[in-house]
Order: sequence, then C-alpha cells, then structure tokens
Amino acid sequence: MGAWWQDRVAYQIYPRSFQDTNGDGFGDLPGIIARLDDLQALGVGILWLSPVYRSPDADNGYDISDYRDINPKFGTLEDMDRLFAEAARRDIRVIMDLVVNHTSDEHAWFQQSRDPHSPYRDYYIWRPAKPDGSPPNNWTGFFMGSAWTLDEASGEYYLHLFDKKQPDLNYHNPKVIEEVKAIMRFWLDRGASGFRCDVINVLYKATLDDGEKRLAVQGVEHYKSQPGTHAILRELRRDVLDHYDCFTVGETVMVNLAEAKELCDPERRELDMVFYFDHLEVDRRVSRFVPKRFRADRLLKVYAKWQQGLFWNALYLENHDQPRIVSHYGDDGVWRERSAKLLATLLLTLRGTPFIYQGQEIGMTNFDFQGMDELRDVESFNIDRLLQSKRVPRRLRWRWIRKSSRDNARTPMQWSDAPGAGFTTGKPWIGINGNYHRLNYETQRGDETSVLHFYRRMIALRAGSETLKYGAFAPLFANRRVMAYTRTLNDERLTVLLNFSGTPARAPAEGEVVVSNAGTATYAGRLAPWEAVVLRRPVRHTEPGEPQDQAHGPALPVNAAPEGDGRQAAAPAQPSAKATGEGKP
Ligand code: ISL
Ligand code: CA
Repeated sequence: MGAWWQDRVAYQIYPRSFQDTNGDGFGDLPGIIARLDDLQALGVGILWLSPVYRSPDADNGYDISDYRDINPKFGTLEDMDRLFAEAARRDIRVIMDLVVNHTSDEHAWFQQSRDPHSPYRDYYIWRPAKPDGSPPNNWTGFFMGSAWTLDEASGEYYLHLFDKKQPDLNYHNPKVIEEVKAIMRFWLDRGASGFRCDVINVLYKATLDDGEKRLAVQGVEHYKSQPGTHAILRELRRDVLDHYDCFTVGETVMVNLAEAKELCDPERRELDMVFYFDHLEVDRRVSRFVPKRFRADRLLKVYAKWQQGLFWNALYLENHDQPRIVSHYGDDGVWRERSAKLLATLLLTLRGTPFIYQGQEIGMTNFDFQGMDELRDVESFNIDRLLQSKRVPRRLRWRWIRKSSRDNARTPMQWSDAPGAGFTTGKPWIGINGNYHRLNYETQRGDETSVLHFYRRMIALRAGSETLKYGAFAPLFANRRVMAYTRTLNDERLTVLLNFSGTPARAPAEGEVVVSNAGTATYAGRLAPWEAVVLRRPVRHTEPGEPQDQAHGPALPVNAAPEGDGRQAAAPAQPSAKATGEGKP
C-alpha cells in the first residue's frame, strides 16, 4: 500500500468543456457534480480541476483575478463546497490548480501595482525601458514575442512569461509568498486535497540579465529551476502542505531529469511528483512545431529514463495543452478504438499516479475545425500572428496549428449523440467535434467492448495489482514500432507489449495473458495491429540474458522509501485473468 495519492487514478477536468447545466454553453460546477457517479464508475479517486477561480479568461482561467472566488460562468463558492462534499461522499478527492507564477492583469494587486508608489508595486516585476526605449531585456515568452509589455500609465515595463494579461509575480518579495500560503490554506480548509502547481519551476527569476540566443523562450536559464524556487517550495511544504492530508504535482516546463529529481525527491520535501514533457516530444524537435518521425524505441527510452530515475512519476498522455493522444501517438482513423486501448494500457501499466484527461477515456480525437476563426486559444492566435509576421503562408501556418493547437483537447466532452453532444443545450463556447454522433460516452457505456469499458477494466486491474502500482519498471526491448517493458514485484512479473503500428509485429515473450486489446487468449510471440498485451508469469530468480535483470537490481525505489511513510509494497495481488480481453479493434 502506498499513500492514497499513489494508490489512486486521477482524472483531469477542464471545467468549461466538461458538462453544461444551464445552457450558457460553458461547462460548470453543477455539471461536474452531476457526473460524479460516472467518474466513480470509471474508477477514479482524484479529480484535478483546471482553474475555476474568477478570471477574465484571457487564458481560460489561467489568468486569475480573484483566488478566493469562483468564476460566475462556473457557479459559486457554495457550488464548490457542494462539489467537495459530493466528491468526498464517493471517496473522490479534489485537487485545485494553483496558478501563482502570474495573476491576471485585472487582479486587484496588479491594478494597484501600476501605481509606482503603491505598496503592491513590488508584487510584480517592473523595470524601465532601455535607453533606446526597448524592453528591459531580450527575454521572450512562452506564447511568443517579448516577455515585457510597457504600461503607459506607470511608464515602465512589466514581465510576463505568458500572455500580456498574465503579469508575473515577484518572488523576491516575501509578501507574495505569504499571499500564496494564505490562498493555499483557504482551499485546503474548504476541502481541497492538494494542488496541481502551474509552471511551478519558473517562479523565481534569479536575475533579469539578457538570455542566450534561442529559438523560443529566450532567457529561460535565468529562471528555470533556480535555488530560489526550491527554497520557496520547501517553505510552502513546511508552513502549509505538511499540515494537511494532501499532495502536490508540479507542472514543470522544460524540465530535465536532474532538475525533476530535485523537485520531487521525497527527502527534499518539495513537490510529490512532477508533470514532465519528454514522453510527448519524441516526435517533435525544438518546439512542438517541428515534427520528427515517431519511433516506439524512442518512447521506451524516455520512459526508461524517467521511470527508473524518479521515485514516483506523474503519468499522463493528454491534458488541456496537448493534442489528443489517439491523434498523436495512436491512429484516429480505422484503428481509433484499438489504438486508444493500447494507449490506455500504456498509461495504466507504468509506475506512478496516472492522470486521465476528460474524453481520453472514450478515445476522443483532435478537433475537425477548418480554420483559425473556429479556434479560441490565445496561444494559437499569438503563434499565428508571429508566423504571419515571418511571412509563413497561411496554408502552412494552419497545417502547423491544426496539429498542435491546444484547442484540440478543449472541444466539449462528447456525452451523447443528442444535439450539443449532451454537453450543452445552448451554443457551446467552442465547436464540438462532428464525430460525436458515433464517438460518445452514452454509446460506449452500453458497449462492453468500448474504449470506456477498457479504461474501466484497466483501472480496476491496476487497483487490484500491487505489481502494477508499485512494481519495478524495466525496459525489455523495442524497435521502430514495438516497445516492451516489465513490472516486477516479489515473485510476479508482468510483461507489457505494445505495437504502435497498423501492421502485425513479432515480439517474443512468455506468460499468461492478463490483457489483450485484440482478443488474444494465448500469446504466441506476435502482436496484431495496434495490439497491447500484458503477460504474467512468476519470476525465476536467475534469468541469464534478460536485459531487465541487468537494468536494475532487485527492488527499485519501492523499497527506497523513507521509513514510516507507509509506501512499502504489500503482497502481490491477483488481477482476474481475462479482465480485459477484447474482441474487435
Ligand atoms: O502548452 C504549452 C505549449 O503549447 C506550454 O508551453 C504551456 O504553456 C506550458 O506547459 C504552461 O502551461 C500552463 O501554464 C500556462 C497555461 O496557458 C497552460 O494552460 C497551463 O497548463 C499559463 O498559465
Ligand atoms: Ca453553464
């Protein structure tokens, strides 16, 4: 048994696209409450809500104007209290999105900060222009262009790593840290069980010197994973988090393994786990916009590094910033269902806490929009503008943006084939994917062979298997199309074999079939197109020539837990043998 946040499967809700109850076209808190039974049936034990606070929504709530109130689009504080209570009744814990690298420019602090004599001036990062009138340094933001905007009223520039409506807070000011502690206590006292911490590894800007020339986010070396950030995280842990039964997962941008280790090493008492990005970038270069061929062996290499490198992983394949995984690493055409199940197998057989993003459990695909006018994401618009200024032709711009736009994940949840997809009876804030007639929750709920049921079974399998939850991970073999790895605990070994292609593939391995998304009952060393197989067998203690036995000694981090925190593994469980057998693609 591990801590509750290691034992459970988490589910991310993007509230505005989840479930509308009043016909205004925006998902809302009553909508989340109405779907708790469905989430319970899926088997999730943790919900992460993307921001629900008051916000002008320049970046869909990641620009907060009041941390202690709810966006009226979503409901009221009373609705939020009801959500905490109703979730708790179903043994579901709720974590909030803590967005404190920046606020909205409409936050009262920033409004006052614009006055150079205000006590709030120092809450943000203000600097005069260079003598020639240009910005204080050459940093560029995550959404492209300079990271500085001139505020006419106060005569100086302010720093914003994201949109100009998201001014960065100044973490050299201890008052800012106290404000953050108070916000955290406010939500923990109300019922939150922790936080997903937005871009948490860039809080502390060590200097404001010019950055090295880079293609994107110039200046990053001055603020990524600085000692100042580590110190703040330890302080938040000591003064706030340690006083509650809660956990944190940090979103850590451009993080490498060494940095991540420092941020979530249990002994350093900073974060409990981090969201990294390496595994989603095996088919991209430099930035998301330069493609490179996907190879299963590249993906396995990334997982080998992170699974073995960190004590505990936050596992995810989708979130509100990423394209849908079935359109990304899967096949959203003929093999949509089977490849969605393969990706479910991957997510739920790795070591760590899995996070499922809304719609992933039914295999939702990227949007089917035809042009920029259907998009809503500020980042897509900024990128389009930048590319336009570089004279990139419109067709090419659209091709890039269509593939990588964050709006791919933000189209409304497809609940049924009713008009509005069961999401809304009104006009949705962003278009619904036209495939909702055949791809929706309601249809899958009644179909045992559906992606939804596969997720349910995989979650149940994981819940009953200490090996899947806590077993050591080891890479087995991989090539361009196939990857294989093992999870081992005590005398049980599970072998996971994944064929990331539409052609059959050889993949020698032995064991009793625990899972197949293609209906395999007896494994004969060959995977069908997009087949995922999990095999079980007892561990023979010396198996010469097996790479996994050299890749790690016995008992990886499982037994490396500090004493007395209850993370030691218990006896192996007995997942039911044909728990996830599947008939058709
Ligand atoms: O999504 C990205 C690339 O398109 C990332 O650069 C993303 O901006 C980065 O991961 C930070 O994301 C988080 O903070 C942003 C917000 O827009 C994202 O939605 C959030 O997940 C600013 O708060
Ligand atoms: Ca609504």
